[in-house]
Amino acid sequence: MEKSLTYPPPFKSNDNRIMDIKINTVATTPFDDQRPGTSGLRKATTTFQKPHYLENFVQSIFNSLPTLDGICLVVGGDGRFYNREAIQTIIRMAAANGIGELIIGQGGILSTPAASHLIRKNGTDGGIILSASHNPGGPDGDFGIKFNTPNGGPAAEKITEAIYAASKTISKYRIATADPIDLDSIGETQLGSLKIRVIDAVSDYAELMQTLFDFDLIRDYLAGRRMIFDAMHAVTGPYGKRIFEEMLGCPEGTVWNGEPLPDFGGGHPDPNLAHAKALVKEMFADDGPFFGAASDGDGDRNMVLGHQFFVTPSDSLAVLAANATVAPGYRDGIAGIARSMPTSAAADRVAAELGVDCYETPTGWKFFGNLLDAGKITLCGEESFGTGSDHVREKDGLWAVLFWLNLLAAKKQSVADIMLDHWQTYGRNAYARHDYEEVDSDAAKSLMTNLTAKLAGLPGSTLDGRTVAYADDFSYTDPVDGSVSEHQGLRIGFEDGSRIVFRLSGTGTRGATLRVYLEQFTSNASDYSADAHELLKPIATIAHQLAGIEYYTGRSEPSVIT
Ligand code: G16
Repeated sequence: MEKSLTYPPPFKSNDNRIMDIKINTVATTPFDDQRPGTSGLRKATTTFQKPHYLENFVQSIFNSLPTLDGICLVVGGDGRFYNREAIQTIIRMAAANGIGELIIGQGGILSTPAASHLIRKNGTDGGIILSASHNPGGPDGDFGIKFNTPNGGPAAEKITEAIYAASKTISKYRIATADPIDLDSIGETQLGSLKIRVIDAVSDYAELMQTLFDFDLIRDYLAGRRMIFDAMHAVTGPYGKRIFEEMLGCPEGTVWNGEPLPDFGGGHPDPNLAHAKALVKEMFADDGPFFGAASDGDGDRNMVLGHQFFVTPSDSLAVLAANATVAPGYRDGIAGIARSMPTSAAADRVAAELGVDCYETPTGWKFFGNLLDAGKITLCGEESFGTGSDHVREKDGLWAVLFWLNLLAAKKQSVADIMLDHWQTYGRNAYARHDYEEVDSDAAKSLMTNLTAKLAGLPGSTLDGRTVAYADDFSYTDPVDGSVSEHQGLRIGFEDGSRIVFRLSGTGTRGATLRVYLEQFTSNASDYSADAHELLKPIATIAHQLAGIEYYTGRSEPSVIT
């Protein structure tokens, strides 16, 4: 069993420890299920614990790199069950494969955006991030692993496909026999020719945030006001405590569930209305705080709440884009915006007003990488509680929270008033996602096949009084490298600006998860105070009937609505 991590961790120097190793070559056979999904390889923890499973995938990553000789990688994870064991395995395999250096977060912990920053800051050859993000952890939960490239972002599809190809032909891996490395003590250890540098997981990231946001303004604004940051017993606990309670002067206790636990305290570390229940309850209480936020397992997602107000992730992207110049890091304006296809078009309206481009990409942060690297966009976001910018190449939960605090401090308005002002200027894209989790995989595929066959006949037809403007299977051509990604979700757009999107999740680990994304545009001021779900009811009914959701899945209601 893994032990719980403490914060701050004890400081012990292990400088200059030199450990001998013996290199072994182990014969193995391929597993047929190691194709990375939307974000790396995610499976039940028990799958990763099978003999050779993790080793095969790690060796497949190594085998797909141009060289291993002397390279430097960042390694860290969200602290979930099996994190420490996996890191020890990666260390021993790195030593046996001729890798030069590993930079590892203390305790084996690194938030995903912090890992992205370390890769970029140190100019490393990439990094390995251990996380199944918002999926529950523990022996009966999930585990995950992904490779990030030297730009700090998740590997593009051509690399994940190369890793998958390598996993299908693997016949051996290299691993050293050596004592476990002390991950809790900051310092350096030499394992054969491999240098292992254990570093403070929080400092570099906190410094980066100070370059982007006005900490003095935020600190003054927060004095005497109550906010909550719910770290959900996941990786952002130490980051939240350092930034909110130590640097921004919030009282102790501002960070809820701040101790990272291997099983996230038994919770589901997904910052949304369904899984951050206690936070939501507190925020909707009569005497609730002015601001609340939560982040997920690996710290890249965020949920933003005002007093008695929930900000949808799609709206959050639009509001931050419209007001970007309040933050010092974005004072010169933004080059462009990107959103994943299922994300609402609220950001498109802001981009049009600002006179910058807005790109529509497939689901998956990896699709923003080229646009960010080419300087075509500054901000990007997804409906799945992800927002970020060109400061790293991952979405960034705490960054979004700090951006909102900077905005609130600059505008001196409530979250609800900022949203209302925004809708009065741009109109409102009411939005919700309905998830049907753990449905039978074959049934889900049949639903999608059947719906795909209907698409060509839909444009021009009327569904429950609404005329279909377009219906297609979304395909994306990357404007930077020309690569094409097909079958990225089925879109049905109506002439009145409403839209339904159907996709199968690429991150679920049990059966299939059908996602139905609903959007309704309105510029009728009386709709601004209406409940989004009421506004969306008519198109939810159309979606149900058109796709035959109950017929195929046996479900009359979604399992989760966000
Ligand atoms: C990952 C990806 C996101 C994606 C999300 C949901 O996030 O990085 O781009 O939106 O999964 O994907 P799907 O709809 O395929 O399940 P995370 O936070 O899980 O790494």
